[in-house]
Amino acid sequence: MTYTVSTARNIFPNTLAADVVPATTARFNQLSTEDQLAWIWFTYLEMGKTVTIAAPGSASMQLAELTLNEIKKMSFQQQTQVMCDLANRADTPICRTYAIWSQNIKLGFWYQLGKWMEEGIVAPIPEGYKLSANASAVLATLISLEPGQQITILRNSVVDMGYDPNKLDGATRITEPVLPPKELSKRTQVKIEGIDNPTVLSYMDNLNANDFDALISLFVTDGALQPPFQKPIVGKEAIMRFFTEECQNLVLVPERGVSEAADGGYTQIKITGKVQTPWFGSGVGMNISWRFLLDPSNKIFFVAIDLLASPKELLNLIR
Ligand code: 45D
Repeated sequence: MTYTVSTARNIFPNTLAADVVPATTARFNQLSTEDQLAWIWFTYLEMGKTVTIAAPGSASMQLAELTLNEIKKMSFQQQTQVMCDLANRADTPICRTYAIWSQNIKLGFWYQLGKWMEEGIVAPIPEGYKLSANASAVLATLISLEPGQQITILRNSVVDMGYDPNKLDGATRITEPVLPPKELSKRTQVKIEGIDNPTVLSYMDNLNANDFDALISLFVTDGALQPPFQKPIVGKEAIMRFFTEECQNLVLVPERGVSEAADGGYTQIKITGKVQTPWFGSGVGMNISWRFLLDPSNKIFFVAIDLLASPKELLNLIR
């Protein structure tokens, strides 16, 4: 049998992903706009007790600066309207601009608005705002989750806002500049218990070094990468765009893995470990698995990255 992307997705089917993340996001999406904004605000305050968001790089802030300054000059009522429009995915000039920003620019934009809300420069959530019973229940669920799951839900709520980017087909995306890869002398090498496959080790080391040219050369032309809770990104060009737009400065800390022969001379490898995002640094270690399917020439045909259901899953390396 030869693999297709859709059959490859089923390797290591015992892997338990954190389904509570999409489930909680779906519940969040059912809330009213006012409740959604207040919910994010309360979440942000709640999470702020245990983890700190790092200030975004100046490059991403510059890209959002015009819009931020426009909002800064508005009345509280207009500012509230902008935030509601974003949550409603309305068709307004600001919602259209927001739609073409990369994830990190969107996050940086809200990071700044959050600071300004704390400082009283941007309209706060009305004092004494009471969440609906549903919103309180969703907040209670969120508080019970691991930090890695919490920040993923928070990120989802941000990146889904604004005008629908699919309706702006052809519009140029605005993304942060790609920085040069880490100097060779400053690179580190991962060690993975049970794994010596050079492709997998290079994958980790090159991603940690932001060396996306070397990283993409590990994939076959029609290879695929499936980020957590998303459909696979297919083809080297699309994967490369994803790496340069969304994957700078991640820290991958793979711990252990298993490697097994698969059909047709392919190899399937599952690794578990942690990943840190530059937004939270070492303060949040997300429990992750990588499920690789390598072709007979040891190139990556498919890799799925899953956010795991619990730390217990870090030890689940069975087929
Ligand atoms: O609406 O091997 C206010 C891949 C209130 C690549 C607010 C990967 C009003 C391959 C509070 C102001 C990437 C797949 C809003 C590996 C309001 C690979 C503000 C995995 C919105 C390993 C809210 C990487 C704010 C992973 C400021 C799993 C919210 C990376 C900020 C995961 C939220 C990264 C932030 C994650 C969330 C980052 C900064 C989950 C960041 C999350």
